[in-house]
Amino acid sequence: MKSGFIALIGRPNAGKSTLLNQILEKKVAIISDKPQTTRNRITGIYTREDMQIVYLDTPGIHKPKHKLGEYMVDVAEKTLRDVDLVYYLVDATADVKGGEQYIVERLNQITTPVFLVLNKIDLIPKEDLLRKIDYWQNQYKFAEIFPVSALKRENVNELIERTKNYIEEGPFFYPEDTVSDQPEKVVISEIIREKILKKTKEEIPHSVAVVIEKIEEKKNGEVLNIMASIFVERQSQKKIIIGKQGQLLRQVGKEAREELELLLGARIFLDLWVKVKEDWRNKNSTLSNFGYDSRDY
Ligand SMILES: Nc1nc2c(ncn2[C@@H]2O[C@H](COP(=O)(O)OP(=O)(O)OP(=O)(O)O)[C@@H](O)[C@H]2O)c(=O)[nH]1
Ligand SMILES: [Mg+2]
Repeated sequence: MKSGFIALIGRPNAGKSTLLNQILEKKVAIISDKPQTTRNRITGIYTREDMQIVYLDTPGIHKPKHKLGEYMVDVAEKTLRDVDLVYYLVDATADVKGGEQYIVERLNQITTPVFLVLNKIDLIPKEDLLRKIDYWQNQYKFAEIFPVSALKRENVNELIERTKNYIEEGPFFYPEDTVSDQPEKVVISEIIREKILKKTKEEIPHSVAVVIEKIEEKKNGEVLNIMASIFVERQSQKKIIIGKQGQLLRQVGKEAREELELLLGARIFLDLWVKVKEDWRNKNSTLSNFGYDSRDY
C-alpha cells in the first residue's frame, strides 16, 4: 500500500477545484468562473486498493488586496511545506504573467517534486499547447508535465497513475470511505456561496461570506431547518443580493436547497438572511468568525 499528500496550487481560476472533484468523482470543492473561489484549504481523499492520496486544494495565489486575500495566499503557501508532491496548475489558455513567476519563485524554495498540470487543453489548438510545454520546460525543473482538461476529464487517469510513483509505501491516513474532512456546516455554507457566485459579478462574489447560524433536525433527521447569514460589505450589495422583489435571493435559496437535499438526503428548509458587515475582509476578528483564521494552519 502507498499513501501520500499532494498540494494543488496555482493562480486563481486555473481549475484546481475542478480537477480535485474530477479525481474524486465527487464534489468536495465549489467551483465558479470568478477568480478566488476557494478560500480555505480543502482536503479531498482519493482511496483505492493499492493507494490513498490526500489532496489539499488551496486558494489561488494572487496579490492580496485585503486581509482575506492575505489569509488565502498564506494558506496556499503554507500547504506547500508538508507534502510529498505538488501539482502546479496553470491555465493553458491564459498568457503567462508575473503571477506565475511569483509561484515559480515559491517552488524554487522547496525540494518537493512538482508536476506541471497544464489545464483547459480542450480550449486550445495543439500547436499552442506544444509551445506552452516548450516554454514551461525552460522555467522550472518539473518532475513531469501533464496537459489535461479537468473539465472533460482528459488525461486525468494518467495523472493519477503517474502520481503513484511519487508517493511512499505506508498505511492509509483516513478510513477508506472518507472523501473529505469538511464539517457539515462548512459544506452547507460553501454550497450557498457557490450559488451566489454564479449569479453575481464584479466585486460582489468577493464580498460575500456565508455563515450557518443554526441547523435543526426534525423528524429524526428527515427534515432539516437551516438558518444562514449571507454577509456583504455594503448596503448597496445587500440590495443586489436580495434582488428585485427578493428574486435573486429566492433563486439562490432554491438552487442551494435542491443541491443540499440531494447531498444530505433530507428535506430542507433554508432560511437566508442578508446582512451588512462593513469592510469585513479587512477585519481580523470577523475573518476569524467567518472561518478564515490563520491559526488553523
Ligand atoms: N474549458 C475548461 N474549463 C475549465 C477546465 N477546468 C476548469 N475550468 C473552468 O475554470 C473555472 C475555474 O475553475 P475552478 O476549479 O473554480 O478553479 P480554481 O483554480 O479552483 O480557482 P480558485 O479557487 O479561484 O483558485 C470554472 O469556470 C471551471 O469550469 C477545463 O479543463 N476546461
Ligand atoms: Mg478553487
